[in-house]
Amino acid sequence: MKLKDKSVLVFGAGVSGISAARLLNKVGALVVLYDGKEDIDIKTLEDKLDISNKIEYYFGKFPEEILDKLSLMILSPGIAIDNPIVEMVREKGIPIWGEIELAYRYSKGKIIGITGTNGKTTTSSLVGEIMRSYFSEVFVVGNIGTPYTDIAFETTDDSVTVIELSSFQLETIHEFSPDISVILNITPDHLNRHHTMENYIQVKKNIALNQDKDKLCILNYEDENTKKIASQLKTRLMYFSSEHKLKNGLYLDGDDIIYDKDGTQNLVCNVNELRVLGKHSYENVMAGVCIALELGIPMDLIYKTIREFKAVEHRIEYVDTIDGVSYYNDSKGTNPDASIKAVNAMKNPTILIGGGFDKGSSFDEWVKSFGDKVKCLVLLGDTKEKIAATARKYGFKNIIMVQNLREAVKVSANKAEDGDVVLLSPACASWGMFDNYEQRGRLFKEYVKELIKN
Ligand code: UMA
Repeated sequence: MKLKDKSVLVFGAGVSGISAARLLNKVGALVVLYDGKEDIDIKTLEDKLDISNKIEYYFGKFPEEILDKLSLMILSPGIAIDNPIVEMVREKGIPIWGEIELAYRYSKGKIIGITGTNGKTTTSSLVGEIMRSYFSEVFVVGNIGTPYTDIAFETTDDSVTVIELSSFQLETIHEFSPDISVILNITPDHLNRHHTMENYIQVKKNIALNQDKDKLCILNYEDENTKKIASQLKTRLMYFSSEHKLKNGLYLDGDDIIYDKDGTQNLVCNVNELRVLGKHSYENVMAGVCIALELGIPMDLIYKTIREFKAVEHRIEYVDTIDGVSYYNDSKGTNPDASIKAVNAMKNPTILIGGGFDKGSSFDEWVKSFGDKVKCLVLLGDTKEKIAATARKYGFKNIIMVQNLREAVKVSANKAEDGDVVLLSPACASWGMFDNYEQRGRLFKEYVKELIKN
């Protein structure tokens, strides 16, 4: 679709919307920017947009009279596709693209798309590092923070773009087709938005749906949901496994990561050489190595990069040890499955800080994973009553309710004994109490440091 002189509605004035508006402006589209928030400061917004062409703005109530002139809508990922305004646009027959689809139409070079319920930020960062060791033009964008539209015009035939893709972003792609896609795992998350697990799986599948035989999709052999998807894809498949020896794939054999190529086993590394912890981390590494091998990156370069790679901020991140108590920040544990991984990675009695925004998750599996390790649960946010009820159902009674994160850190420090761990791994999104999980993690670290001063 040629967008020059066409009116394009950008719904959402967050980072994706602003970046999409900039790209649209460059291609000569007439941008109409709308956000449901009424109190947006135009001066700050214009500074961020940094474009000279005229843009129409609307905030608060949606101006239905603009619908007739629109040729396209670019939808921000945080806005649900069954939002009433989106429904209205759809009824008018106006195409709806996400910011990823828009960027894709203007991009060049190799594209790697990475999704999964958990591990996608870590894997995207790792893959970015491996790519940088071999290629000179590498971009790492998407859900990780920098919108894809920000760099679309900088891509060239020689560049490699690694895109972290959330289910929200995958709902609004149409032609998007990465050269290599990865689905790390699919466990319940964002069910308030996608309503059913079936819908959530379908949306994740979108990442590989447009790939044909000359492309590649990498899947987790141990994940029932990713395996289910396999039969519905046209593209070539490659698997990684933490449990089974695979032919023409990567697998964990004891502490070794092995690459099998046509029946010949090649040692990639021993997991004790890595700086990341836990089976889920080894799965991320295996997925990253699959991508690197597909692109012909020499094994010695891959080996060097995976050995040097450290955990990303907010993902089982060690903060400090104060009075014999170790503090870990896993603010990125925004769903039960991610948090289970963090709990499993702890080696000592743990005081667990959890709770936050209600995404409709069930907390049964999370509570069941506590075993004898979690000695106390400190709860905050909208979900605190729901989690407490689930915990009591399984006979877990040592629960403390708090009002905010600072209080959670103080209460945990008082409860903890020498040798214990205090783990922030909320199993819930941060929305409502914090801007995002990064802010929640940074504040946690600040409050831990305050313990030293007091
Ligand atoms: N808005 C409305 N109406 C609504 C909802 C939102 O007008 O019904 C407006 C808000 O007032 C706000 C804007 O939309 O001004 C926000 O848009 P957005 O929520 O899509 O957020 P962005 O700032 O554009 O950031 C998005 C991703 N956010 C979400 O998916 C919620 C960021 O992922 C991503 O880094 C960024 O694009 C760049 O690609 C964050 C995230 O929380 C990290 N992702 C979820 C996750 O990881 O679990 C999916």
